[in-house]
Amino acid sequence: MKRISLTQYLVEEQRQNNTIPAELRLLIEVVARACKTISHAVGKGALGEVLGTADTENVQGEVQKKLDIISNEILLEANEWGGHLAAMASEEMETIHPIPNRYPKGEYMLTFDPLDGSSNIDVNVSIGTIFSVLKAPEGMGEPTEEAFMQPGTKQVAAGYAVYGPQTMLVLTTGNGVNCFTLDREMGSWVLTQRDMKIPAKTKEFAINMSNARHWHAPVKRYVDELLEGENGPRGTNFNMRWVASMVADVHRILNRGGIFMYPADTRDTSMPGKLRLMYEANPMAFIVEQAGGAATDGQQRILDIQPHKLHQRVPVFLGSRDEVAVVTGYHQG
Ligand code: AHM
Ligand code: MG
Repeated sequence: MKRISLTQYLVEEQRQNNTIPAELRLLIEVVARACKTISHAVGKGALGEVLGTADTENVQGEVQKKLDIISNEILLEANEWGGHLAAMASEEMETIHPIPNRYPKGEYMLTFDPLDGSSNIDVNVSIGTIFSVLKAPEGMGEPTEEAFMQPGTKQVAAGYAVYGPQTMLVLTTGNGVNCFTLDREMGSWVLTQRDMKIPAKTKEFAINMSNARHWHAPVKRYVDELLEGENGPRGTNFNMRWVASMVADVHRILNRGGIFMYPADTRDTSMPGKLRLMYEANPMAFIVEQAGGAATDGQQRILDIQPHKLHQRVPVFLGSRDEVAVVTGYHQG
């Protein structure tokens, strides 16, 4: 098999399709390198003393794990000095992180969830990193949170790394979705899946069922119908999977279809769902749409939502097109 590295893929993509300017290529390579470092730390586990909690809370009031903080530091440090960014924002930081004045500034802005699936860290289940790239508004001086308030349609690149039995990087720059596997001996990312496509139909769903009693009527109706199987209105048996790491659930869906849901519920109306728009829902929605799937908040396309807060939460329904259409239809009807 002829091996195509991430670098070669990006260079050729730039030559053929002109979708990846040199600065963006550098940005993606730096993020990929940081993910390699995170993968290494994850892989060491207890031997690297990276497991367990850090006795701190992030801005969303969640207890931080040591690896949340380590991964955030790795991404910040890797991306500060290259000259390709104006600012960064992360799940683990209250406000934005402008590039320090001692470094040149670039025209891109990066948001990330440094370590997604935190509840799985200490039990050796797949976790990941999610990232999204925006362009700084024309003529922006000092970066502000306001500059990040762009709908997901404005993303120029998005991706995730999944740290599982294999470490993989899934990437889109708006021209399909490709997957790279980390060759641990060589330390390089190798293209292993081109142009990933999500089947439009599926018999598999992913949702945290323990929240069922809090769901709103449309979600309850949709899941009840799936559970009724071949004797119910859907006339077919559905299977369920829930890893509790969005990266792992989305990765499965990219490979064999499925629908992923993290709905809003009746518990706290000030908190519409659990997942965050800027660095979880938007990049995943971009990837899923580029793979032929769909992503909505129940009412509208996630990528069309105008953000108003950096850490804004959003209900998420994404994956196989036909199923996302059914549950979205139940909300709209
Ligand atoms: P995190 O970014 O703090 O890890 O939280 C996000 C994660 C998602 O990866 C996953 O889909 C969800 O939270 C799991 O939630 P639950 O614990 O309700 O199953
Ligand atoms: Mg997360």
